[in-house]
Amino acid sequence: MINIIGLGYIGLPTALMFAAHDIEVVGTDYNSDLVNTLKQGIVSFEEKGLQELFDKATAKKIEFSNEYQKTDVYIVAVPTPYDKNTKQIDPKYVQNSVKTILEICPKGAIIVIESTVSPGTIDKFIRPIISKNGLVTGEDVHIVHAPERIIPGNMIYELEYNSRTIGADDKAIAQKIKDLYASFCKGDIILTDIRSAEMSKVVENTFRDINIAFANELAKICRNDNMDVYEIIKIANKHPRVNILNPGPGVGGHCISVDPWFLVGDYPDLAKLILQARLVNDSMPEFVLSRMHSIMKEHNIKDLGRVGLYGLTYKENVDDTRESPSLQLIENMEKHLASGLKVYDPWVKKNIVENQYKNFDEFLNDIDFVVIMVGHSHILENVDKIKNKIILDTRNIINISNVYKL
Ligand code: SAJ
Repeated sequence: MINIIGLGYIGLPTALMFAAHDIEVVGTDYNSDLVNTLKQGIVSFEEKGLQELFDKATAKKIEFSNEYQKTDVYIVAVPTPYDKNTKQIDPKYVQNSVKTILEICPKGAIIVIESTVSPGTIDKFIRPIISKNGLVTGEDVHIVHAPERIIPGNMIYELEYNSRTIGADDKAIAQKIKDLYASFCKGDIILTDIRSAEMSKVVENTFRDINIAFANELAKICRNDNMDVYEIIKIANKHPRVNILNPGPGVGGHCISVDPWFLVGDYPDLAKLILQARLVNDSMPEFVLSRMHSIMKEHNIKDLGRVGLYGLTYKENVDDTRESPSLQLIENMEKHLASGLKVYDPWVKKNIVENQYKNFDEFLNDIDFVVIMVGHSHILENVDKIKNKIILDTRNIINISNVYKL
């Protein structure tokens, strides 16, 4: 039996995947409401294929609980927030999980940490907890780092087919955990040491952040001189060794917009390019505001109440709004004391901002100018309904004439 700690975006699908592949699982979370919801057979967030996987898993051997279990293998998938001021990781949830595990685990248990951590976190914050408990790492308990790599929107597929990294002190332990993940993972499973596993995960997300920042900077340069950034990227990407990502209204989510800060926070004198990329991406909501401002001027729109923001999530076809560019944009507007903007997102059912509509047609009735912040399939299916509006398409997804771009 394995005990998965943390039943969020990563822990839940991972627990279900193991169970669906005949591994006995107990999923533990300190949030009783969440545990009760799962016990009732309701999945806690929307994700393609998650409900099917849930049904498959619950037909086999999975339980949900508030309690940590006494067992040989633990997988920790709890959040690792970062301190907004120091930009350094706050490892408290991982530390608390490890402390609780140590209270009950038998000798020789393996603790696998899946949560993303900055390089050196396990040495600095986890090993000391073990030694403080009078235990010896590698004898009484083993630590493994197996960072998750799945992308929201395609999690279930990627859980099965992405390659994975397993970092451990000891080859035999690494192999044991590799065999466990191989119960469902069809990708390559690479064995390495713990620091390399920590670093490679952060490096992957930083690579993507820098590439997106390059695209965003190009968008600004092209806007300045009236060039078509999308045409230019399309041509450049025909080169066999060039692959520029898409410019957009900013970078959100809890991964790419966070992980590079770990490197900046830990290596402020060295991580110069990484910092610059973060700043470029963080400046994009403000850039969208300046585009909105000039389009409103051109069309003599004075009332912000006739302007609508489409999309509140950090990217298309997910319900996750963490660090989303739209929320950053709204926050910037509030700082400038601007209000009245209308907002709609077909994926966000809860009211999280002012003037948020639940009905798309009512939203459209009240606006003349729509700013597309997220490329949900929903908007592509409804292009007919917006074609007579003024449109600013920050995602380059609407293929009709007279659409403004970044
Ligand atoms: N974005 C752009 N332009 C692009 C691609 C993305 O502006 O060309 C924006 C998105 O709209 C979004 C943000 O970047 O706001 C990040 O989205 P994403 O889809 O690139 O990535 P995440 O944050 O959903 O997931 C990433 C993935 N990492 C990489 O692709 C290297 C995923 O594999 C990781 O598991 C996840 O971070 C994580 O948990 O670390």
